[in-house]
Formats: sequence, structure tokens, C-alpha cells
Amino acid sequence: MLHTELGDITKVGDVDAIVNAANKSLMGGGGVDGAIHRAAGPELLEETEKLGGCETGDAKISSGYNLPVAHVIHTVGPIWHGGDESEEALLANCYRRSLEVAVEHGFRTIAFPSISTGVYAFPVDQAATIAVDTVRAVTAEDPDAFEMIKWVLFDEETKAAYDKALRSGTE
Ligand code: AR6
Repeated sequence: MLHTELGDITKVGDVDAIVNAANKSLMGGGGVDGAIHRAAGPELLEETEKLGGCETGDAKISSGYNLPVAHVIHTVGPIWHGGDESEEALLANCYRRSLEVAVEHGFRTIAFPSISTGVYAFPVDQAATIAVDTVRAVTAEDPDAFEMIKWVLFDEETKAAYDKALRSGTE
């Protein structure tokens, strides 16, 4: 049920929602956020600018517009400041809140990017472990809620980190 694939999350169409690694303004930006806004078209910004921003670790939902998916869950990862500013807990909150929003909307299939490991500089091995552990914990609490949760990763090194995290605990 949990897996990874290499690719561009803006091309993913086989899920109920993709997750965006946004910033607190929800007004778009670079990285995966910029790619999602470009692919969705200007209507996405028209909607997200009315959402009142988003706190770090929280998540909000919008439509997908010109994306191949119907919905986008926007979450705001922590900026890495060395690890002493609750970055781990805040990143876990991103996964937990994104899945809560998904459940509230009856979504059963979700694709995540690697939240916080680009511009926000969270170390990828650590982020992958938190991502996998948190998704496993949430799905263990409600085993029937989700059919498929995947990470769509943009480069081989990032994919290797998530694959390693997924292997740990199952061997
Ligand atoms: N599909 C999948 N993954 C992607 C894509 C894509 N199309 N494009 C980039 N990635 P980042 P963050 C990967 O920087 O660290 C923005 O400006 C990327 O290679 O997008 O959470 C926001 O507005 C990396 O592995 O997100 C915020 O200001 C991962 O996505 C800030 O960046 C996350 O990198 C958020 O920073």
C-alpha cells in the first residue's frame, strides 16, 4: 500500500489528491509548489489566496484545476534550522494533517512529494524516516482508510532514501 516512484507529481493522475510542499502564504513559490501552480493554472492561486495561509505542519485543500487530479492538499513543511526547532515534529505533523484532511474528504489514494527536503533543506534521510514512520502510524490507527499512499520523488537519491526508510522495519 505504501510505495515510491520516480517522477513529476504534476503528472500523477491515479490518486484522489496530490500533496503540495507549499509555504505559509499558499501563494505559490518555487520547487514542487511552483510546478503545481504552473500545471494547475491561475485558478489555483485564485483559490489558495482565499484560504488565509497555512501554519507550518498544517494542511489545507483546494481543487486541482488543470492538473490530472481533482484535489491538492497543501501542507507547509518546516524550514531546517539544524534540528533544534521542532523540525522533526513539525514534519510529522505535515503527514498526519495531510492524511486527516484526506480522510475528511473520503480520499483513499494520495501522492506525496518529499516535503521540506528541497528549498527548506531538511536532511533527506531523516525526512524520509519521519515520512514513512508517520504514514505507517496513521494507517495503523485506521487500516481501512487508505487504499494506496505513495511518494513521487524527483531524483534517484531522494527515491533511494524513501525506499530505504520503507525497507526498514519490514525486514
Ligand atoms: N514533482 C515531484 N517532486 C518535485 C517536483 C515535481 N514536479 N519539483 C520539485 N520536486 P521543494 P520544500 C522535489 O523545494 O523543501 C517552494 O518555493 C524537490 O526535488 O519543492 O518543502 C515553496 O513555495 C525536492 O525533493 O519543497 C516553499 O517556499 C522536493 O520536491 C518551499 O519551496 C521538495 O522540494 C518549500 O520547500
